Amino acid sequence: LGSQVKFQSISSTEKVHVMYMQVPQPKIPVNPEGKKESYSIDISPKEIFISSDTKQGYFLALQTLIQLFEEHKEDGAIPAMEIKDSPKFAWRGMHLDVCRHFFNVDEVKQYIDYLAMYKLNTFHWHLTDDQGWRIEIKKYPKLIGIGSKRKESMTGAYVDNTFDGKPYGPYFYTQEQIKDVVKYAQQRHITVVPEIEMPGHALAALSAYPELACTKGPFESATKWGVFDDVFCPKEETFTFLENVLDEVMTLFPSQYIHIGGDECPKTRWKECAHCQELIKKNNLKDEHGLQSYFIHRIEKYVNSKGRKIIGWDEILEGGLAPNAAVMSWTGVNGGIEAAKSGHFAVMTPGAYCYFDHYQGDPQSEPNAFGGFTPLEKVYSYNPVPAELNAEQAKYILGVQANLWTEYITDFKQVQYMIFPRLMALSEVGWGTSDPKNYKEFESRVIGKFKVLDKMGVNYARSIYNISGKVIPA
Ligand code: NAG
Repeated sequence: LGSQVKFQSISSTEKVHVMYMQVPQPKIPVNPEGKKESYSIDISPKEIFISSDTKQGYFLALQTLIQLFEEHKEDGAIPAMEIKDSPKFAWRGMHLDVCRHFFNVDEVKQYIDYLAMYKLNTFHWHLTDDQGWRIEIKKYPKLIGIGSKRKESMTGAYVDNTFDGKPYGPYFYTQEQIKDVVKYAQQRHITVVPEIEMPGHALAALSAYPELACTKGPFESATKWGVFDDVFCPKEETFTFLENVLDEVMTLFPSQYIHIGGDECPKTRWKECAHCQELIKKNNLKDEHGLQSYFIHRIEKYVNSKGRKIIGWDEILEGGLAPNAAVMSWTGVNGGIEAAKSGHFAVMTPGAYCYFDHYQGDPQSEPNAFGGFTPLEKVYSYNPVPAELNAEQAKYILGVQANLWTEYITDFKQVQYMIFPRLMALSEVGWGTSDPKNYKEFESRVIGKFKVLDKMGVNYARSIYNISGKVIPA
């Protein structure tokens, strides 16, 4: 999976014989990174020959070989074949929200292992949100001292307002732990992109440093899920704080992109805040959306001055995109289209195809999921290059990512359930493996992988096969 591997049969007498495989070449977009990740494997009765120009290519080749060995364990031999592999997209990512529910270092490492297995190359670590701040920042100790806890958690749906009454946290990663995870990922050729949310989704930070809000506070880390009116106020003090935070973040994470959030920032407080209104006037901004753009531009300028780039959710388009910013298109595909048309890179992660917090099977029998129905077939069917783009614009589609928001995901077993087997479909989309697509063929390969997941002790969604009336292999 995630590789352009095809073969016909294993000769019964000889066990192995050579076959040639025709690799469909991706047409658009041209992925300049693709070459870096290309590899070939030549399996003949005599030897297995791997070649690549890069260490990363060798690593990817090994992942493919491991899959082949696993798959043919019982056969005692793997079929001869020739593989030439090269990814269609440079960014093949998975996100994990560790704020709504926390996952420890060992679990995060396991998550990274899954990405490596299926040849994804980017781990988007959602480290701050209203319900918890999870990264140690030495200059601001209250972020983890206060911001990494909440009084209780919401248990029911948004509407029924039920809470568990149990304090949650302190849960956070020390800088040493972060370095350890980044190194672990590097060894697996995975880039970790940290996300520090601003200007919205900031309640946990404000609970620790209320002076960064428009009003006095006090504030508390959110116990509910959702969107909250208290956000960072665009005052100098806030920019100093965020720049200092980003300094430590950039020291810990060598990634080219730093994710600065940007989504769902209500403008309620900014509308009533004298300083915000003055700033709008002084800078000739149209309105509060212009102020959001001003906020992101300033942060982008700072991040750029350190030789890095920002990426943010769709809403960073509000009031005009910062000059070098990349967009993570989540509300649909329009953000990605707008970005690409104006010469900005975009990572496609539309909810309808890429939100793994959605249901993937029968809601009656599935554990907690919410927000929509995104079964394996839907993920598999996704084409990250919107039809509205011409070949030139399509080059700005950097890649594809799936997001795992964890409001209703309380333990790692459920994390596994939500990502498997959908992660496999994402991998195929990212590698452009099955263009043209053939879902039935893909599905049978997925079922073939279940025995590997079983052996690894991974919890995965069999229910999707139940509802389509399929027999689940033992
Ligand atoms: C969105 C929020 C996110 C939330 C998720 C649930 C984004 C960029 N923002 O409303 O905080 O957890 O949906 O599906 O997705």
